[in-house]
This record gives sequence, structure tokens and C-alpha cells, in this order.
Amino acid sequence: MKRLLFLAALSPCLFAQSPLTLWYKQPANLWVEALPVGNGRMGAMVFGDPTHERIQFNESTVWTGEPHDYAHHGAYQHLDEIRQLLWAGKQKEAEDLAEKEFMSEPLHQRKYQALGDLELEFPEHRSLSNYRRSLDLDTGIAAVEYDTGVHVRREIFASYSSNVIVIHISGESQFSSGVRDAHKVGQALSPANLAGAVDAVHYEARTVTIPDSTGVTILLAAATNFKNYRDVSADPHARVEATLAAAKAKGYAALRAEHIADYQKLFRRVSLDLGHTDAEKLPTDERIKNFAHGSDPSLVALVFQYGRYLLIGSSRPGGQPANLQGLWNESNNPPWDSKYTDNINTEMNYWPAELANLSECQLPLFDALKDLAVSGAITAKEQYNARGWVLHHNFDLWRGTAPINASNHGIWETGGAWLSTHLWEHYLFTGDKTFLRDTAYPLMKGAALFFVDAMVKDPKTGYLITGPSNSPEQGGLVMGPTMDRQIVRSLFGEVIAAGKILGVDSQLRDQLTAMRAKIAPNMIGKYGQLQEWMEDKDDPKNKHRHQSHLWGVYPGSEITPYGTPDLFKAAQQSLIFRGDEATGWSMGWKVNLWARFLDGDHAWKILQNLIQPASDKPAHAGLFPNLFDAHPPFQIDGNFGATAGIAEMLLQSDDPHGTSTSLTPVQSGEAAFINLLPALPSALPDGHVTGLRARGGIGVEIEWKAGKLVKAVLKPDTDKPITVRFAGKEKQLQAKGGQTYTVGAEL
Ligand code: FUC
Repeated sequence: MKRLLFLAALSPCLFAQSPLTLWYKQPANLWVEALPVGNGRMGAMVFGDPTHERIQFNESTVWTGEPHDYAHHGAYQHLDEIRQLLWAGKQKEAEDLAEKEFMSEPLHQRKYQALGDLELEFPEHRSLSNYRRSLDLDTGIAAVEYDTGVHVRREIFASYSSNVIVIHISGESQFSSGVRDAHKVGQALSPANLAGAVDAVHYEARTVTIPDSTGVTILLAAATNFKNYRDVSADPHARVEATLAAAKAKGYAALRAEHIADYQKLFRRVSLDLGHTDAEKLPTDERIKNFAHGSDPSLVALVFQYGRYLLIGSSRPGGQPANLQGLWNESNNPPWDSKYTDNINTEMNYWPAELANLSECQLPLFDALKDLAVSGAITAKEQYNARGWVLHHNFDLWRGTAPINASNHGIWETGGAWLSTHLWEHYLFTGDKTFLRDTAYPLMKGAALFFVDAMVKDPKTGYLITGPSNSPEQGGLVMGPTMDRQIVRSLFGEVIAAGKILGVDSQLRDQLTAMRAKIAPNMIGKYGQLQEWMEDKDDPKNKHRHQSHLWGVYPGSEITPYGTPDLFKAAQQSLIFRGDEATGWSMGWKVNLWARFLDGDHAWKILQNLIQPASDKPAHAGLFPNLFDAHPPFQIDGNFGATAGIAEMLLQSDDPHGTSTSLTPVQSGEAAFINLLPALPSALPDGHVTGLRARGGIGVEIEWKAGKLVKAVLKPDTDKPITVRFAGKEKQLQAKGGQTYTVGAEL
């Protein structure tokens, strides 16, 4: 197939539409065909039916429940007995005891909810031609257009600056509209507002309609009484009124310009061109179907950018973090309650944040960590008699931190520790010392203090281990699963490095250093695999979606190609045993893992499995027509995992010499390592990426042709020794902040 690399940038009219557009020849029938817009607080799904437009919408604080402390008070009195049972090989008894005495109260957390539908009726629009429904990722605007005597165009976007969903209709002013409350199904449409309550959360949504010379604009605002996880005293009516009044005063043209400026400031930081073929002229749903047996590299770029679009849409400063569905949800009983599952899913949502240059989109997660450190301190005290804070495998709007659902997988101690490593990574990518001192360090230290108190000596080996815990979500309740040990080792190392930079807590640092060296090491088992548990009991036929013991390869970096070659090989063997098929997010993880294993073609193979048509029934992972990733059902982590994985093929900035002994200068932020095209698949021989970010605070542009580096341009923010690597060759730079460095074929 003909390759037209870079031509698109020179002459965009050559193509039917911009490579950054999702488009369809028909309206959405299913929710996973509708197109999402979001502003970090509100989300909307646009169906695009000509006569009956449905815009289903959410507000991110509409949850069931109320402020509540979920900790199981006094549970620490049973902790020792649970551990003793596990050490005595009595797993079932330990799980039973824990089920009775150690679980969250109540046992389940609360659910994220739908809010409502905005419906528009265009009774005259039955006969039409040239129908097209689209979402332009470059502007963040969804559109529905067709000819029906006149050209009708509806534009929909979610404004972050004005906190409204904006719908503009041109070519037609004869229509009726109304809103439907998702909690009052069966009730007639209300002309312009809905208001109600679900448990303690009071909500309101309202529209205003404004005619102007170019058509009609509908503004949709929504709010709740939620102020924070302990306070629901806000007035949703006053909030909605104030928001609508401010937005109405601006008018459509100004709202649109304001939205595009705000959105593009984030989105346009990164461009990715992987080449072009005729395949990209087809509608998006057809491209997904064709991907595995055609050549459509620009669909990979679209999937990459779509993840960035979804992160901008679901996680903006001041709002809630992206939940299991970002913030798009049409059900009041969504899969896994659409909460925050943090034994992989919440973290994966943020894997692209730094690398794909959307650093501030991670701030809502850090705000949530501030809450979790408070609620998690109660759980730490009541359930472990420990200092610091702990988070088990889920949290919700009310910041529940205690173990939920069932003891065999709910008791997993390292959610807070894993999320705290994101604070350190944010520092590595930004170099922001104020953030490190004021936000990151206190949270990281609290997460580490919990393990100073809660780790125990394994009677058999003498090593320090966590427990009771589990290797998500299999094998049941155990002591010291490998993933926990890797996470705690990383966290301790990072707290030590941060304390050194800030010049604080030298005694604690000594204590952490001593304890860190005693944590049970990674072990290689009888099949040449990396052991998932303390015991050598892995089953080589195990295809479980979680591959938790590979955390040390990615997202961690204590198992590396040059620092720990034997463990690296064993980890790779473990991933080979797991196979290439998996649920959506699991494939997202596998793309990143194969990239870290420096095997671009294997990463590509997984990407091909990920980019194929998905279905709920029969269950099949892949992508839905609107490019939402399918577990199945839809779960947004797979989208974010894919975006991170595609970037990880092109650029890695972790230290490939890392070990579990102590942090290297790169891992502690004193130096940087830029690994160019470390896992470039042979299917992507030509390309150009701008605006990626590397640890050490470095902007990176890379251009390649026929699999060879043409040039890389590095822009470090601060002075820094940088090692640049490409195809086995390395070059050292003593870089000055603010300067630009170009490296090329001489590498
Ligand atoms: C974890 C995973 C499931 C699912 C759920 C939301 O429990 O094991 O696959 O993604 O989170």
C-alpha cells in the first residue's frame, strides 16, 4: 500500500478528513458507538440521530452513598491470628476469619451514577443525505451534519473554562428539547431542568437556549451539593444558576474560542505521525475491523491521541480523578460500580499523563491522595495499629480505604504505596521541588510509615514481607506477594531520595534503608519464571489477566535489561506463559511490558489484539466503534494503557541499569536516560513524534525513517547529565537547561 508519510501535514486537503478525526456514516445505536466529550467534571455522549438526538450526560460527583468512614474499627486485634493461620498453611481459615473480622463496613463501596439525557427532536429531518457524525480530536468538538433541504450542523463540546456542555445547531431552528433524569426513568421529559437526590447527593441540571445569528445554542450545566468527601453542604441550584449566567453572558462564539484555546493548550503539545495509507480514508468503525489485516499506521496514532483526549476530558485540575469509565457512564448500576480500582486500573489511567505531556491532568489524582491519606490513616490505625495510611484495592467518592468485597482479594495492602509512586514520578518528570516538598513528600512518607509498622518478618526466611495481602486477584490471601514487595521497595527508595533532596528525616532514611535491604528479593522459580509469590508455586499454564509480579519491570524499574539481566529474562518468561490474549486493560499493560522488554514486534502483536472489534456479547476484548476500550465491558484503563504503551515503544526514560539495591542517579532525579525508539515495531518504520516528555524534565522530539533514527531533539528544563541511547550506542551530554540538543545518525 502506498505510504504518504508527512504529506498530510503539507497538504491536508488530500484526505477526506484530518487524521485526528473519528467519523461515521451513521448515528450511534449503542452507547459504545456514541462520541464522548468531557471537561473533567461533566461528560456527555453524543448519539447523533437526525430526528431524535440523544446527549447522555454525567456529572462526576453524582454517586450513591454519603460521607462515611469504612474502616473496620478494632480489626487490628485479629491481625496476628490471620497471619499465623497463613503461615500455618491454613489459608481458608485465615480468609474466613478475615471475612468476619477484617473487612470494610459496609462490605461494599458506593456507585458512580448516570445523571440524565438531553433530547432534541427534529421531526422534519426524515429525508436527508450526506450524513456524517464526527469527533475532531484537534478541537475537542463533536459534530453531526447532514443535508435536508438545508445543511444542518450540530456541534457539541464540553467547556472546562465555563463548566458547561455546549450544543450549537445551525441550519435549523425548529426543534424541541427536554431533559430526562436518569433516576426517574419513565417520567415525561422536562423542558429545561432536572433536580433530585440519590442518597446524600443532591443534584441539578439545567439548560438555557440562546438564539443568535448563526443558529441556536443550548447550554447544559449540572452540579451537586458535594464539596468534598466529608461535606455535602453546597447548593446545587445556586451553582448551576451561577454557571449558566456566566456562560450565557459569553455567547457561543466566545465559548467556542475559549474552549478551543484551553483544549489545544494541552492537546497540541504532542503530535504523532506514523505514516499514512488509503486505509485511513474509511470511517473509524471500518478501520477497526480492517486493522489486523491491513496497513493503517495512522489508526495507531489516532488511538494514541484518543487516550490523550480522554484524559483531558475526564481529569482536569479541581475535579475528580478518572474512574473506571473516566466520567462517562449511562448506568446507575455500572460494571464494578465505575469506582476507582487501584490494584491496576486507576494507576493505568495515569500512565500516559507525564510521558504524553498532560502532567497537570494527574493533579485530581493527587488531590484524591490527600483525602485518602486522611481516611487511610484511620484504616491503618484501626486495622493494623500502624502509623501512616493504607489503601486497599478500591476507593470511591467517599474515600473508602478498607478492604472490600471478599477477603481473598480485597485485602491487598499496597494501593496507597503504588499511587504514591506516581507522586515521585511527577517530580521526576517536572522537577517541581515545591510540589515535592509540599504535596508529594508528606503523602509518600505516610504511605511508607505504614509499612515500617505493618511489615513483618517471615518466620521461614527471615525476610521482611507484607501481609495479609494477595497477588491481585488470584491465589487468595497470602503473606508477602512479589508485587507488594516490589512496590514497597520502590516507595522506600523514593522516600529516601526525596528526603535527601529536601534535607529532612535523616533518621527515617536510615531506618528505611536498613529495612529495604531486608525485604524479600525477587526470586526465580523452577520454570525459569519470576515467582509471583514467596513460594515457587506458579503454574506455567496460568493465563490470568493480572501479571502483578511484573510490576518491577513496568511500571516499576527494579528489573531491567542491564541491571538485573537474569530477573529480566525470568520476568519475560512469566509474560510468555501468560500469553498474548487478555482483557482490555491487561493488553494495555502487556504492550507496555513488551516495550520494556525491548521487543517492539511483540508489543505490536499485542496492539493488534487490542485494536480489533470488541463486543460485550459474546465477550471479546478490543475497541468499540467509538474507540472505547473493552474489558469487556467498556473500561477506560485499556485506552490509557494503549496510549502509554505506544509512547513507551518510542521513548523510554527509566534507567535500564536499575536494580533493587538502591536508586540509581537516574532514578533519583540527578541524571537522565533517554532511550530512543527502544521497541520500535517493524510495522512502524517511519514516523515523527513531537512533545513527548522524559524523566529529568526533558521535552523530546524523534524522527525516524526505515527504522533508523533521523534525529532526536532534546529540550531539558534544567542542567543535567543525560545519557542518550539508540540501537545499542550511547552518547553522554552535559545538558544546560533551556538549551536544545539535536542528536542524529552519529549515535
Ligand atoms: C480488577 C480487575 C478486573 C476489572 C476490575 C474493575 O478487579 O481484575 O478485571 O478490571 O478491576
